[in-house]
Amino acid sequence: MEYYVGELSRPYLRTLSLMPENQETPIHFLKTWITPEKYFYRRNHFSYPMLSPHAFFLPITGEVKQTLIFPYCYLKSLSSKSVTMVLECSGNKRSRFSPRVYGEQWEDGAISQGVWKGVALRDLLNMSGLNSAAVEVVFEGYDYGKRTDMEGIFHYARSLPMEKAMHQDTIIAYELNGKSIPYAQGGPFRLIIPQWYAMASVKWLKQITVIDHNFDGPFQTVDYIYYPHKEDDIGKKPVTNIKTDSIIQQPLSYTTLDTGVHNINGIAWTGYGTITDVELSFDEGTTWKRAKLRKDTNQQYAWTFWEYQWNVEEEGEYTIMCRAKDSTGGVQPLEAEWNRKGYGYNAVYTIKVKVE
Ligand SMILES: Nc1nc2c(c(=O)[nH]1)N[C@H]1C(S)=C(S)[C@@H](COP(=O)(O)O)O[C@H]1N2
Ligand SMILES: [Mo]
Repeated sequence: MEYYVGELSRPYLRTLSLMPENQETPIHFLKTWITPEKYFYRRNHFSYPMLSPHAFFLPITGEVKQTLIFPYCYLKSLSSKSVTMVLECSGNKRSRFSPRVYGEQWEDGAISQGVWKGVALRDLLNMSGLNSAAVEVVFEGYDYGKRTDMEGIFHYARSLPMEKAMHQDTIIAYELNGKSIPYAQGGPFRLIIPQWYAMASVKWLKQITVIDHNFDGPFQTVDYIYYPHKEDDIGKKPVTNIKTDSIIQQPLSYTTLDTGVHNINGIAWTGYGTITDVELSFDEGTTWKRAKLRKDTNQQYAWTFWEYQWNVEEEGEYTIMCRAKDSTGGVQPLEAEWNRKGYGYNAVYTIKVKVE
């Protein structure tokens, strides 16, 4: 049965498909630190799952000393933590790859920022106790369905290596922006993985299983892999950390402006350290000028707003480029690394404007 949540039209989101629901955020118009839930992008592989009261009980099983089932209220009584972070689909900006690639043709809006509150996964794993054979932790969602490329019915499921599972900021979230996680955003329980692309943040958690081998579900071994070549799988590697990236929010590309001073602004974000610089070029990348950054230094996983006052006296057509740099030495490249499934597009952001 196809199942859909709420009103059918969300005019403030850009619709890619409704069954399953894939819609993007109007990111160019969001100037708030936190994305209100109604503006959150939505990316679903299957139709929404039908949830029963079981969804309020989260089991941890497999290679553990003791299988435990965590009821919602008990989980909420444990010591909690909150992370403000960028949630970005690894397919964000896919439509910009050249040559074009198949898949949801996301523009810039498969990205949102929320405050997620929950319990550190490692606290729960420590309560269960890990067996020495433990290698990975598998997270299964309630949603399931068919794939176009193989036979069978699959749940959405992904794993984490032990090190990432035990990271202090890997959480089992039960709140988004100060309220219970809305159903559409993956409540009652959602795995939240800062710094990684959002495929890792499994919605509608059904079960957590510690295993003694590498998980080989299709959302791990077929999808969310960078395949550098069109015809073969040589050089493939898994999609993990969010690449350093930025967009110009305003002005929009192909806007006409008058002469004078214009505020050029946008956001920058990264899954590698923090954003240290955003630079703009008005001469096709020959020289770069620094933008002014505005960030919350207490929130290392959040995006950074930036702005630049552009004084333009001469009429004509202009190309404006922006690029972000991170604290690990990373910088947006002039050209994105092409890959067959179109993940991790982060080329220098380019717009054109006409001054008249
Ligand atoms: N259970 C489940 N979790 C999931 C997915 C899904 O289809 N099912 N999609 C993943 C992908 S690819 C992304 S980009 C994000 C989207 O989260 P959102 O719908 O809250 O924006 O959820 C991730 N977690
Ligand atoms: Mo995604």
